[in-house]
Amino acid sequence: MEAARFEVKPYPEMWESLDMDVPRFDKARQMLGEVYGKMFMSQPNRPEKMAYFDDMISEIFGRRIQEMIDVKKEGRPIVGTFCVYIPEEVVVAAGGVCVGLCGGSPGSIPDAEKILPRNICPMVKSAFGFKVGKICPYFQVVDFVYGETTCDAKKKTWEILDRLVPTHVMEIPQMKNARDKTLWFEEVKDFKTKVEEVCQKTISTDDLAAAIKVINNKRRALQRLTKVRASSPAPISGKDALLIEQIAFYDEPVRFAEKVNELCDELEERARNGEGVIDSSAPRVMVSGTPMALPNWKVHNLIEAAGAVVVNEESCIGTRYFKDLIDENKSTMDEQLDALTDRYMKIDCSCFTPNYERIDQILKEYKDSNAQGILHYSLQFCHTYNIEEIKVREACEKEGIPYLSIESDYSPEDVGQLQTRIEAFLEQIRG
Ligand code: BJ8
Repeated sequence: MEAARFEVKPYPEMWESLDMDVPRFDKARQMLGEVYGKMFMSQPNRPEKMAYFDDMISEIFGRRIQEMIDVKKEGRPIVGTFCVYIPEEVVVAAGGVCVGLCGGSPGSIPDAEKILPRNICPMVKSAFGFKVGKICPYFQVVDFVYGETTCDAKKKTWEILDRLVPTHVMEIPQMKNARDKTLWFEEVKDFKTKVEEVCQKTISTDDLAAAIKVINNKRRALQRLTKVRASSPAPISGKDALLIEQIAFYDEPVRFAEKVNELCDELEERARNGEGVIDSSAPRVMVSGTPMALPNWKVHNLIEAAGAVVVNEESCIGTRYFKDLIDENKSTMDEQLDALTDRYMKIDCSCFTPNYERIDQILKEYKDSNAQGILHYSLQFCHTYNIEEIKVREACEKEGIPYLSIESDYSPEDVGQLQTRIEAFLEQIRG
C-alpha cells in the first residue's frame, strides 16, 4: 500500500522561545511526518477513532507544548520523568503536568555519544542527546526532571544531566522487603515536597484523591484497550496500540482517557461484529521486555509487515504502566501515600531481585491476550532485561510457548537480520 502524506506541524517561533536548535529540529519534524505517514496512515481498515491520536502526533511539537507553556505560566509545575516508578499522581495533584522524556530516536544519539560512553542503553543516550542538542521541546519546557536509581546507566547519567537541567533522583530500592518499602515511602514524600516547593502550594488530601482518580481512570482506559485486543480477529493493530501507550506519557490525562474509551467503544463493536484489521488466521504475537519509547516502532513494524499482529506489550510502555491501580478509599495523606507506594511497588521491573512476579505476569498476559507466541525484546546493553530473559525463555519452554528473543538498538542496521528471524518465528507459530 502507498505511503499516505502526513505532516507534523511546525511551530518555529515557539521553539525559538524555548531556546531550541530550530533548523535541525525542523528536519527531524519532517522526517517524523514521513515515517509516520508510511507506517501508520497506510494501514488498512484502521479504526476511525484513531483520528485523535493521529492529530496528537501532528501536533506533538505544537499544541501540546503550548498547553504546557500555559500551565507553567500559571505557576504550576512541569516535571519530566524517565521511569514509571515516579508517581505522576503527585504532580497532577499540584495542578501540574508529568511528561515522559524517554528517547526512542537514533537522531539524538550522536549528540549523547560526544559525552557519554557509546556502549550504554540507546534509550538513555537518546534522551540525554535530546537535551544536549536542544532538539526536544518537552525537555526544554520542564521545570525540572526526576530520575531514579533503577539501572546503572540511568543513575549515573542523572549526575551529568544535572549540568543541563535541574535533575533530582528518587532512590528506588532493588528489593521489595519491608525495610525497602519504608525507604520508598520516604522517597515518595520527598518527591511531594519537591513538587510543592516548585509550585509553592501544599497538596491537600482532596487534591491527591482527585489526582489518584484521574490517573486510575487513565489506567482503566488502557486496561480496557488491552482487553479488547484479545478478540480475534484483532480489532486494532499492535502499532496503533503501542502508539496510544506512548501518547499516554505526554497527553492530558482526562482527555486521553476519554479518547481511549471512545476508541474502545468502536473496537468492542468491531469485536462483536467479528471485524478486524487482519484476518483471524494471522499469527498473534505478544511482545515482552524493555519499553519502546516514541518513535521506536521498529519491532512492531517488522512483525506486522510480515503478516502477523501484536496483541500485547508486557513493558513499561505497555501493561506494566497500567495493570495496577491505587486504592481510592484512603482519607489521610499518609494513608494515601502508603497506598500509592504499595501500587508502585507492584511494578515488576527487572532491576529488582528477585523478580518472580514478572515471569508469572508474562504467562498470565500471554493467556489473557490469546497470543500464540512471545517475542522478548531487550534494548542493547540493558543488563537486567537481558539476563532476566533466561528465566522468561525457560518459562516459555516449560509451557511450550513459541519464543524468540531479540536484542536491538535504534539503528536500521539489524533490520534485515531481524526480519529473517521474525519470519522464521512466525513460521514456527503457523506450524
Ligand atoms: S520500571 S523498565 S521505565 S527502569 S532499558 S534505561 S532499565 S538499560 S527503562 Fe525502565 Fe523504569 Fe524499569 Fe520500566 Fe536502563 Fe534497561 Fe535502558 Fe531501561
